[in-house]
Amino acid sequence: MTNFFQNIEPLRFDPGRTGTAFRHYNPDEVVMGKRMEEHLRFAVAYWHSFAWPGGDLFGGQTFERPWFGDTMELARLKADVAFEMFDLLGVPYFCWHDADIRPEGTTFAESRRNFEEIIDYFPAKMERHKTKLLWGTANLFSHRRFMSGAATNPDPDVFAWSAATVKLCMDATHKLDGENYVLWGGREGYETLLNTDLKRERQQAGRFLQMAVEYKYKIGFRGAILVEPKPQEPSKHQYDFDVATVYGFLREFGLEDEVQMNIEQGHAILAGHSFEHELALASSLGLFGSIDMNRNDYQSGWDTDQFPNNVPEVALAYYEVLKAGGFTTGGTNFDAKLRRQSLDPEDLIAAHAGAMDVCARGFKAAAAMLQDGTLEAMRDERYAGWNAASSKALLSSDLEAIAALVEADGIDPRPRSGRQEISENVVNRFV
Ligand code: XUL
Ligand code: CO
Repeated sequence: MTNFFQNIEPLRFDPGRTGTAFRHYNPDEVVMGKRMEEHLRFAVAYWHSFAWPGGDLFGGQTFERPWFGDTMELARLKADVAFEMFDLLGVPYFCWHDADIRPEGTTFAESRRNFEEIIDYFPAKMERHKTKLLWGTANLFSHRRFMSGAATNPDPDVFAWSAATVKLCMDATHKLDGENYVLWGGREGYETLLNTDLKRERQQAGRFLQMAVEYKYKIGFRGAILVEPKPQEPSKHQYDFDVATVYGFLREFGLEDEVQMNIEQGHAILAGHSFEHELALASSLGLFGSIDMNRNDYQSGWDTDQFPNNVPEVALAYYEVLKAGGFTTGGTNFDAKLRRQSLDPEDLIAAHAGAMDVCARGFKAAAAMLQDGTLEAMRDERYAGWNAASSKALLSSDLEAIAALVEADGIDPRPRSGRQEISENVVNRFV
């Protein structure tokens, strides 16, 4: 045991308690035939909780953590503390980037050895703390070598370095029985077209993703490969802008049946969408995989990665998740960081506990809304005209025949209310 979380007790479901406890998240509560823990599949993000120093654009480190530093001994201490937190919270999953868990070496080989040593340190801990890997991923954006992109870099050496890194991270994810492998291309984009060959860069990115899929089959990794869309930040223009853009990209490279999506609330907002729009679209395209459940600040306009705290928004998101059939390999990852003034170990626990409670509340509201059925019935009723055989026939007809039909049948559309406010009032009964 480390003494980082001293005096903090494991969290329990105890709505009557005044201190830190779950008031809404009861892992064993059965909702729609399944335990909440199995529905929500919570995961802690190693990077924000254990590797991020608390800096912002105008100031550096605010957190003082006993494991900050570049040695393997400190990397092991970081892992010890991380698994203690997974235990205190009772979260079933965690996620990492290679760079979160190991010190950077002076060569690729040294970084690889550091990484593999920590990967070998994990299984006993995962077993003892009953924690599984939701996904692994490669950090292809922090180090200066990636400043002009990873797969899309003008320098083939960076492409090669990135491919080697993804191979390593896929091997490790496979070894730890990870349920997904994620690719997020923060530097796969550009700052100015004046120095950028956009066509070439997209080709490089497409081939890179094909290689990841080929390697998945080669090693027999049974998890899902997920791309995480984001419109900008750190790049000014990112190639994986949003779900619709990524879908087009996957089609172009023949990958639409091989790759699904990890959809993040804050990224949806940056792209000018709602989270539920992105989820509904991915689901309708058969590409829904997993979620990063962290919100952005609506005023500041950048990716603030805050823990979720808006129950009505979360409810609408889980409503789409449930309509998509729920998670299979995916889960609810908190790609969220503390505010930089939240210095204490207790803040780290409270942030996750609160987020899990907000999600549980929103999830239960979503389930109740779906079981109630009013919204779905209203939607079905809105499209009921399409149930008639004569309506369906329109879709296999042609403009000329339809034009003749409109006059022959005296077709005369009667506008009907979209009943938006009534739908919103239905939602308000549950949230
Ligand atoms: C960045 C982001 C990443 C990915 C994994 O905005 O969301 O943390 O989730 O690389
Ligand atoms: Co994310």
